[in-house]
Amino acid sequence: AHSYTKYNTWDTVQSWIASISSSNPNLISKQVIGSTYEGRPMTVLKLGKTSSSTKPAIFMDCGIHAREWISPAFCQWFVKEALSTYGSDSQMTSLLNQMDVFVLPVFNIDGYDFTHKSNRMWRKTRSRNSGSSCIGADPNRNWNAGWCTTGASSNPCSDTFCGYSPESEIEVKNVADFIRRNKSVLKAYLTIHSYSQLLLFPYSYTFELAAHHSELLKVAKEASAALRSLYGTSYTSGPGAATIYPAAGGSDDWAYDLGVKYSYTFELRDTGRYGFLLPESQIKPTCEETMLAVKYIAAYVQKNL
Ligand code: 0X9
Ligand code: ZN
Ligand code: ZN
Repeated sequence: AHSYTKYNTWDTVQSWIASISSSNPNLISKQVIGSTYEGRPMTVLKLGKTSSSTKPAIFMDCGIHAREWISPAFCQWFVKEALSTYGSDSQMTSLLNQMDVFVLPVFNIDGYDFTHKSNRMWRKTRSRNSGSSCIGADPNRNWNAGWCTTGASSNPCSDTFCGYSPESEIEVKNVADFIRRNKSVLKAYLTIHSYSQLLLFPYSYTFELAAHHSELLKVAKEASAALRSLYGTSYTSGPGAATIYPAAGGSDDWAYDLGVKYSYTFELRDTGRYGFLLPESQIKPTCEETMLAVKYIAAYVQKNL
């Protein structure tokens, strides 16, 4: 059965997507944006008060990397909190009245399913590579942003294999197409990973600073302060290349260069004690503190529309 404080399997997340969207038709709708390599439907949830006019929006994805289980847990938590606090929390109410939030609960579904059934530490997609018996590409090295120039591998057996071309991974293509289609309304792109407790922004494919570097840094620091205020969890903020490592082909850099200014990568708990194997007892505190940072960024974006 589904639980917000457990790591749900894909089958459980899939039934949760169906039931949560049908039980709250005024605030949530769903749309399939394509299928994964193995044929699973990729469903984006749209949260927001129905409106006759087009609303500005935020896009958030979870689970680009299969083994980072806290990430899909956060997207599920976010949807629950949005629905349950709309009408009582003034910020959430105002946000969903004025904007839509698109949530992709699990990006790399095939990989996520594989981590539950076969290999807990799997990272990549599950696509077959021609001429190699190694499987999958890194869906955060496969975007058309300095593609495969640094911090990525052209070896299909590597965990950071960039793929044979940008958007060769169908999951990346589906999401990139969705973002391109909705480009005019998208004001922020948030992508949730683990672990290291970082709030990163462009660039990672170069050490050059983004045109909006100071504003992106200021917002990241304030969002991290909001996060820390709950349990004292400390986050480091900065551009990806200098803060974690140079790595090209990431979704954050791609969205930013497309014109989505507020583009952030979260690296959730912890700093390595448990790493990807973060205990289920930490799902609730991790999600509650992360909500504060995401809501801070959303409020900032909303205020600066
Ligand atoms: O390497 C990554 O893709 C991310 N770290 S993780 O441990 N979750 O794999 C960091 C992504 C930072 N952004 C870019 N490299 N574009
Ligand atoms: Zn990751
Ligand atoms: Zn809560």
